[in-house]
Amino acid sequence: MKKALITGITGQDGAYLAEFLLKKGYEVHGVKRRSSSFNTDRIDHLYHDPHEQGVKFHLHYGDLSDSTNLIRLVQEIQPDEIYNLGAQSHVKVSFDTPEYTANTDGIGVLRILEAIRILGLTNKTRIYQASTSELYGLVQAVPQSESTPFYPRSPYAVAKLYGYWIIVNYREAYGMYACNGILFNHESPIRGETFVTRKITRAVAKIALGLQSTLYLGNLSAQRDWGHAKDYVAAMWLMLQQDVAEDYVIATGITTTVRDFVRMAFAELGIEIEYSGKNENERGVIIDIDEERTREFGLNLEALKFGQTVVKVDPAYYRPTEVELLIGDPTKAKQKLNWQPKYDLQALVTDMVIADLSLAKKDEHLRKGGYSTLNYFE
Ligand code: NDP
Ligand code: GDR
Repeated sequence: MKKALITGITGQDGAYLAEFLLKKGYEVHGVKRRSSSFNTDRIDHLYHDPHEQGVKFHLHYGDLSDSTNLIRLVQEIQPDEIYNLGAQSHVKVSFDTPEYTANTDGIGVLRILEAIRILGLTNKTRIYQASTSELYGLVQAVPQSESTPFYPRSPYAVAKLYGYWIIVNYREAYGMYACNGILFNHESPIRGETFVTRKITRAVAKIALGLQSTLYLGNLSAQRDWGHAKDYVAAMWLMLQQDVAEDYVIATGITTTVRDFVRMAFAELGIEIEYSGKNENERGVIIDIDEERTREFGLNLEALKFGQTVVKVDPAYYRPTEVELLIGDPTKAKQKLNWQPKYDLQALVTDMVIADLSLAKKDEHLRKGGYSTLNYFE
């Protein structure tokens, strides 16, 4: 039975990857951070009482800023594969916490590589590094492939650039099986709530039920190549099953603006919106409501009106330096890994909106029952 160690197991990708590897028969170990409140929502369904026989899913306390902890975990577990998904992964937050982001997302990668080297596991343990399309940053060429030059545009991307090159360097210097997955944005119903797609689908569901009036966003013109996280974790595993370690771009090859993602999310519930105004004054306004569809979803028709402004721009969400356009070329992964995504953008939007509508309905019940539910507008 193969053993995998996943850092960042409590995050979106960690949760899907753990599920994926358990289905493949792996023993899965995950690193979770100590927190003053529970932070395991996404993986609670995988948890078993450790006193039971044959448990294949184990969690360990740890942190990418703590080398001794990482060395001890790698020594105890002796993993065949390490998936380094742990990171301060929010680009905008990295401008507020640049040093912490560098430590975790940059030096954290080095700590994992050194743990393997110090313990003499260079020929046993294979490493996957969660690299990112943010490395491309300021557009040099599109679509972006494995050979497109990097130009990072945030402390997050600069930290990840270090992570990328230290993986390449240890592969070349010590013959380690270490790969960079250069993954473009991937989303899902368990995407962190402050990334733009999830912020949108949560808000659309709440607006449709009359629980929220306006969705405030930053740069509506940013273009992203959005895929589904379930498809992307399969690619991570494939990268570690090859004869030779290499780096791969994982993307859909299609790019969409934030503006259009919002439009698609509302349309999913039968609400058509149109934009007017420019820059900070741009607005998204309801221009049509498909009553049959809204009834089918049990929406609050009284809360929805023609001409109602549901999207506004708040410059507080702008970034000091922005990545305007990402569009990936996944040809190498398709040819060499035989990677085939199952979801397109429409299927992704549907999956997210339906899941968030169901959560918003629970919220509605709680509010009707007199319980307050918190709304963070981040
Ligand atoms: P999430 O933000 O959902 O998850 C990040 C995980 O890292 C969480 O488990 C978090 O723990 C953990 N973590 C944060 N800081 C530390 C630390 N100091 N030590 C150990 N663990 C830590 O990210 P995703 O699942 O979306 O992304 C996974 C990885 O892939 C990240 O490295 C991200 O940068 C990268 N990536 C993501 C893409 C995407 O579109 N999703 C695209 C390309 C790359 P906690 O739950 O306690 O906060
Ligand atoms: P990104 O994802 O920065 O690409 O990083 P995010 O969803 O945060 O932003 C995408 C684009 O949307 C614009 N935007 C907003 N973003 C947020 N979060 N909130 C807003 O209100 C808003 N309005 C507009 C942003 O400016 C940006 O252009 C994600 C993370 O998962 C990284 O860890 C990963 O490496 C990259 O994807 C690939």
